[in-house]
Amino acid sequence: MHYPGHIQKAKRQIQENIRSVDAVVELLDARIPITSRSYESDRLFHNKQRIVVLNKCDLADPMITEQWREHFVSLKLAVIEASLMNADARQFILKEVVPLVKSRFFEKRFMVVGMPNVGKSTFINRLKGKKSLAVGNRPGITRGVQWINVSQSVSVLDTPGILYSNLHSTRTVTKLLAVGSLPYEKFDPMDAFERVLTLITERYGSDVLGAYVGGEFSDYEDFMEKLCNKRNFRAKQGLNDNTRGAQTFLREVASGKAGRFSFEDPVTFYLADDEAL
Ligand SMILES: Nc1nc2c(ncn2[C@@H]2O[C@H](COP(=O)(O)OP(=O)(O)OP(=O)(O)O)[C@@H](O)[C@H]2O)c(=O)[nH]1
Ligand SMILES: [Mg+2]
Repeated sequence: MHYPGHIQKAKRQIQENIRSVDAVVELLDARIPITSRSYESDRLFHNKQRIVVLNKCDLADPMITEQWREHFVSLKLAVIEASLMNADARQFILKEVVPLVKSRFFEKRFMVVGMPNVGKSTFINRLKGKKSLAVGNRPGITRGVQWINVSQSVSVLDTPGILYSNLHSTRTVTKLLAVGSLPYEKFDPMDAFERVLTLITERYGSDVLGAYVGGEFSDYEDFMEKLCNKRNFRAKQGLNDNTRGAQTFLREVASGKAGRFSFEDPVTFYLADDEAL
């Protein structure tokens, strides 16, 4: 992994605070619900009430999100679909999530956990109704835990993103790159770009990205050439700036600007042998 020190510290901080909360709200990315749980959820949060929220549903493929919902329901798990960018996100959290937190006291205290960049701080800002915490479209924005008093009866702990400190499966890493949970600058740009492009075209075919690069493309090199031409990404001596092209593509896939995709579905997920986390 690429920032193991931060992840270890985050896990330690979560463990130190777990006794002070009534429940754990686990945010998963709707585009990769199982892969976004690439951390020791059972070990870290056992004995705690857990509420699962599928976030960024606005960026996911609605048909696949429906399949995931049915999958979680069949496992007898309460699952809530969320799009925190919606104007009514605050009311949504107050109505759908907060009532699920069971507390023996007047005050409900819960922590929000999840992989880097999944929307933990955004969730708390929405709930609070103003921007109290720093958020950003890259992983590792939150560095330490922080209590936010939402109201007299609700307190929430923001936590830094967590992942396994050792991610062995290439496919897992590719999916985490596709949703912006790993710092893409730390990877070889062309390799990461090619893997994420393949992930999309394998599932959706190459036509879905035609409009994005301004025409049909034959392979990843052709795709990059078209992208650089369309955006006018030039390096020295008029050559294409492939690094800029690759990083732009990775950023725009993660933020949904290249299209609305889901990168895993419950039907094929459990069939693929390299998925084992
Ligand atoms: N489209 C979309 N974007 C979202 C949603 N929720 C959060 N975001 C965006 O995702 C990015 C990451 O949000 P943060 O709240 O900083 O994520 P975090 O989990 O706190 O990230 P770290 O602190 O880095 O672990 C920001 O650019 C948010 O605006 C959502 O439901 N839909
Ligand atoms: Mg954060």
